[in-house]
Amino acid sequence: MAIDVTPSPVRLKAVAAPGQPDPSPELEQLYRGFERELLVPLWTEIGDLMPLHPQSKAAAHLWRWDRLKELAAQAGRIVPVGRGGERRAIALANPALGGKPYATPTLWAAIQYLMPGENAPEHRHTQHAFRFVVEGEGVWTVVNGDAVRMSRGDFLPQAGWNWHAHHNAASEPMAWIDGLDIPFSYYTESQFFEVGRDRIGAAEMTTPDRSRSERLWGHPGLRPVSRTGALPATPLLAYRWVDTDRALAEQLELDDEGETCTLSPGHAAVRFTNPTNGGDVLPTMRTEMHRLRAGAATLTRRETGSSVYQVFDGTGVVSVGDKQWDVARGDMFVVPSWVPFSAQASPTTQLDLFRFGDAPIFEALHAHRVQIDR
Ligand code: GTQ
Ligand code: FE2
Repeated sequence: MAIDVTPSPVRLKAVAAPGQPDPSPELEQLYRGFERELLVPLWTEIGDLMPLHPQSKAAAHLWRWDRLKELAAQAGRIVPVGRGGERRAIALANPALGGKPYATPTLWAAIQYLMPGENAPEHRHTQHAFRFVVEGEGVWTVVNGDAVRMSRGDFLPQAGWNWHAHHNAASEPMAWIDGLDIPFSYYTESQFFEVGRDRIGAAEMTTPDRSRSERLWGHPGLRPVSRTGALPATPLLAYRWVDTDRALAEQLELDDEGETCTLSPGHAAVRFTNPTNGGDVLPTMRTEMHRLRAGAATLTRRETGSSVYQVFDGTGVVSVGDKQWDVARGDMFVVPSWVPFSAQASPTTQLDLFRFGDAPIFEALHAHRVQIDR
């Protein structure tokens, strides 16, 4: 008689615990039967499957910018960039997500690095993406043939399925961070990918100060009348630091003048939005810049879904759950779902924090909750 020796991936253990059936030979026999037939009862799993509130598998974790930059520079010397690998991008791997290149269960966060004169080849994918520049300049990202300058403080969203390549037109290497919804797309098995031209055309290797997208869409409160309708993602390919900085500075000035416009005293924040519908720039990612006046603190907040922060400027202390870190320019950290977050600027410098999160996914599903402790 042939014996089926394929081990069952189901493993059930009878344990004496509240809400569990008393261990007995009969129960063991039942559980072996479940295992053979690939069945799992709710009563052994309910605490993990249906917790009282989100219990993130991800850990709160911090990556130091000097370490990221040093290793990216080392990769710049050793690892070529080209077809196949596509990008010299190095992802933050959350220590509690099994070594996967996921910063959080839904978000990819990476440092990308290009040497002088280098080109990252053209491709497109359904994953939504953005770039954020914490320091440096000299790279142009070419989106559907539109060359977009990348400089310190700039936020560059790039919705899925747009062709894109990057080229470093300067004499120095440049690093920046990428945010993508790669893990979300992976779980939902909804990815498509296409390679483009190996070299973008000479006409696109230009280095204009303003991209075509900014000339068409980059005027506050104004849209071209020829472009009607709401688009699911922003057509504006660069949100410049001068504008973000002024918006935050003036929000704090108004706060000083007694207008209630900040999230808490000394905590200004702006969200990057899609000029065609006022919503988030990308269907899966929410992106914001926060500024804390010297000595000011945020309220403590928890939210369904996860976020990644990068310190843009200044110094301060951030708390994520029971973790607390002193932070400085470029440092990146993760706030898992429903874990309380707060930040405080150091007494002498203001603190600027760039934040991206997956809130639009939860909002679309009516599953978004925020709790603020006052
Ligand atoms: O720059 O096109 O970090 O496709 C990951 C995937 C960057 C990019 C990443 C990508 C890119
Ligand atoms: Fe890409």
